[in-house]
Amino acid sequence: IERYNPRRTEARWQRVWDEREVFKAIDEDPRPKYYVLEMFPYPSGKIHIGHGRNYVMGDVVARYKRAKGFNVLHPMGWDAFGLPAENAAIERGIHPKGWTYDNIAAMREQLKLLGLSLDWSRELATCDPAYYSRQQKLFVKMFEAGLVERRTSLVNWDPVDNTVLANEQVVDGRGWRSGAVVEKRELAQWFFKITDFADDLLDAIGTLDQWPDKVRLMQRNWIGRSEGLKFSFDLVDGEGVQMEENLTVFTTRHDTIFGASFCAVSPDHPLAKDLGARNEEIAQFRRDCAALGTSEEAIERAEKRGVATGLYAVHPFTGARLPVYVANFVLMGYGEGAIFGCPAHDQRDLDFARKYGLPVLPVVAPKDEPDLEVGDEAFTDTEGDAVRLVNSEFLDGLSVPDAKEEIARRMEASGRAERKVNYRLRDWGISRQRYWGCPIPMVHCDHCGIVPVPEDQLPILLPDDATFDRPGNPLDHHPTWKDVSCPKCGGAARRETDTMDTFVDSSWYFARFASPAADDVVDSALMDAWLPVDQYIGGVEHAVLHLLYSRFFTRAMGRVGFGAIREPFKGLFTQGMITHETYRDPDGRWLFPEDVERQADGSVIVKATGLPAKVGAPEKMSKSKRNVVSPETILETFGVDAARWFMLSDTPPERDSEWTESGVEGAWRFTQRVWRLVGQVIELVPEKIAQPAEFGDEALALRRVAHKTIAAVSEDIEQLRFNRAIARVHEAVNAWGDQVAKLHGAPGPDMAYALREMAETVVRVSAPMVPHLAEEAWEALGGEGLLALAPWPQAEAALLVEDEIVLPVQVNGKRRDELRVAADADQETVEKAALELDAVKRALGDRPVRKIIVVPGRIVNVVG
Ligand code: ANZ
Ligand code: ZN
Repeated sequence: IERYNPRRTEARWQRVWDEREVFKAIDEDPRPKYYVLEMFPYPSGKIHIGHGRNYVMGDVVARYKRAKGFNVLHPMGWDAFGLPAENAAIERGIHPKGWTYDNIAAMREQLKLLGLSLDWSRELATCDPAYYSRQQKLFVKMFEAGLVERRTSLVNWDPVDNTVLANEQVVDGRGWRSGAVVEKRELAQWFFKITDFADDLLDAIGTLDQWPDKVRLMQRNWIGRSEGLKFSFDLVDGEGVQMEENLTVFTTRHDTIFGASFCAVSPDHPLAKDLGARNEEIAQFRRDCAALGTSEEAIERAEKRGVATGLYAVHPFTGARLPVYVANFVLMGYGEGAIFGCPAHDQRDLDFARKYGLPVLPVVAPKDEPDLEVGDEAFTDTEGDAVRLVNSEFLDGLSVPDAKEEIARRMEASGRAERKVNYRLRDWGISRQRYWGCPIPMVHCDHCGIVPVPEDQLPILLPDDATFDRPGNPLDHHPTWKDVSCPKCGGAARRETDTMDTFVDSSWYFARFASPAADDVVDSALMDAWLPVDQYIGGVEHAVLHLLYSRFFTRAMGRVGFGAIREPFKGLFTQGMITHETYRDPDGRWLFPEDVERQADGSVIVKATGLPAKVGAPEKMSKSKRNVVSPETILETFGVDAARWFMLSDTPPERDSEWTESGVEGAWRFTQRVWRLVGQVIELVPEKIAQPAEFGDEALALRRVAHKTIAAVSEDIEQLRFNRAIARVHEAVNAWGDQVAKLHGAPGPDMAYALREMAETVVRVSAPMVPHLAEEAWEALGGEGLLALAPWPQAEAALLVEDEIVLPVQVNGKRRDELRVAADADQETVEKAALELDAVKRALGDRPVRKIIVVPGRIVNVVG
């Protein structure tokens, strides 16, 4: 048999699969459905091998499930709107559309090289009018159902570029492009009312039992439900004169009210604005805070600072006067935008109190330490019976929950307070002042207000003739695009120029795949037939936003009449990244792996100059550090099967794995070995033979390995433990190779049968991982039809049982030896054999045996 030539073989089978439409998902098919999906890619340019791992994992599942008899849906598309395309337009004068479609074309070719079993007939790109027109229709329906709202909110404003910035575009308080100090501005924005579903999204996390725990926890925290109390303080000025306004705060720790030593409002609170108009210090402080931007993380990280307002809040129980500050760590978007601070029991409050010399009075203390002192660390325990209220008048001695209840009751009774549930989850602001996104299908009319574009006037297409030569929104600059007549009154009106956040595009694409040609948003029957996605695979960086938005959209679609499913993703898997060493030349410039060469002594030199390269630890592959490997280079040398095999081996799929040349080479050697062994078997046993009645020991042993491999690989793939499946195949191949090497002359009929069976088994169970090699070998072995369409092999139960087992043997509970017995040995045989062990005899000494306990298949304990 010839040496295996992956280049020829891979191209050939890809063509055959394609021509025979092997991977087409069939609507309305009697087989059970299985929907496997990898998070669709952003067409950023070329892909590198690091992008490939999740597609290959999904592909293994898809091929396996197909063989198991499922009608598999495994589609691919492009998350194609977004800022990089617009930046390319600004920087290089390329139109975003051309840039995007060129990238899609290049990446499609690359993905095809990976031999993925995709149904390309369902391909979609979110920047296609065919897709975003449906999104606009869905948006209008959601608007009509009250799930979309326009309201003002604070945004990061770049005063030089005159544009809104995303939080990530604010770097150290400045716009990333202009370098101007960022301001916060109130702007009218479009919102999806995801908070309407907060409770449902939270409760249903409990049903997502095929999601990683950490992702479920992250979603739970993101929604962040907290039960608390909203209440108001009376305010007095410096002279003690009662003011007209009150100060309303939200707290989840009303039990600590006797430890309150100040109040604080957000810089964006109406009171702060009001005072800022009269007081320059407050005005300046508000400007400083604005430069922090609207990112909660940035606010969290910043040093806690504030300015006194000169006003005081009157403690509702003691009448004490608590100074009121404007403080940078109080967010306007949460609760009431105002707090009371209890430094002893909240770290932020404590940092603030230490800075401004405010009292720190503990009011909750461990039962056995009532005189607790608080240093630099707030005491935040609240649990159960271990802590009690102190220094708190009528609350003294109560537990935290009881104290909360008592305060809530008293304050409610006096009409000052109401119980309130707050969510950390905010409504989803989707307005982007950008060109390359889905236009929001709304019209502003001076007469009629906001008017949705009627369905028969959709889609609202992006104008091709936009210009990118100045800051701001190209749709806004366009000379005519926004001039329309009002759909309601026919008068002159303005088109909305905001486009949608690209997270909207990815919030329902998985539903569109179920009916990619539907005229409507989706075909509900097909959506319900294909969804939920049985196995979704992607990066953990999407653990919160994308997955939460998709869960919201699925519900919202149901509410406006599309589909009846609730959860879009039944199983979720978050894969690890592919990493690679980094290289730099002596001047510190990043180098591609192909620009360097490893010497025999392990050192690495720059090819062009021969100078030593600086080698950095493996990191996630990224273009910026050039530690990327292009699929083409690998496929030329080793073939895609070797790359696929290597990507899946050694490391558990949820962990990062390092790409090394020697690793792929090892995988390549494996493919060659399998091919050689197949060839040897064909030479030894040229024809398929009937199963003989009797098997000798060696042939039987080989058959056992084959059938155990089938069972083990099936289970491993079901559980997405690809590295273990591969380890199993390696074991089988080793047993197979050993047997072939041991043969003298022609094998007898039993061994001949066992060898062919082994060859077919290895080929079939490794097919999901190395589909081209498997298809080629299947053909060589005279297999029937395409392997890609063949059913999964079945393990024979009789060959799976162990014939011998090993039982640990204890004497008086202490392990002394182990026993090798037939798996079906009866109790008496086991007992006798145990007592004959030297170690057991020695341990017993001259004590008589009082009892022998045999736990079948597990352990033997001799009591003496
Ligand atoms: C007094 C107090 C005492 C608090 C104490 C905590 C500990 P969660 O659980 O996340 O809902 N808070 C309320 N509104 C805020 C805002 N707009 N910006 C920043 N912080 C705010 O957090 C609720 C707690 O966060 C509230 O309970 C409040 O501080 C603070 F020992 O009130 B607490
Ligand atoms: Zn009108």
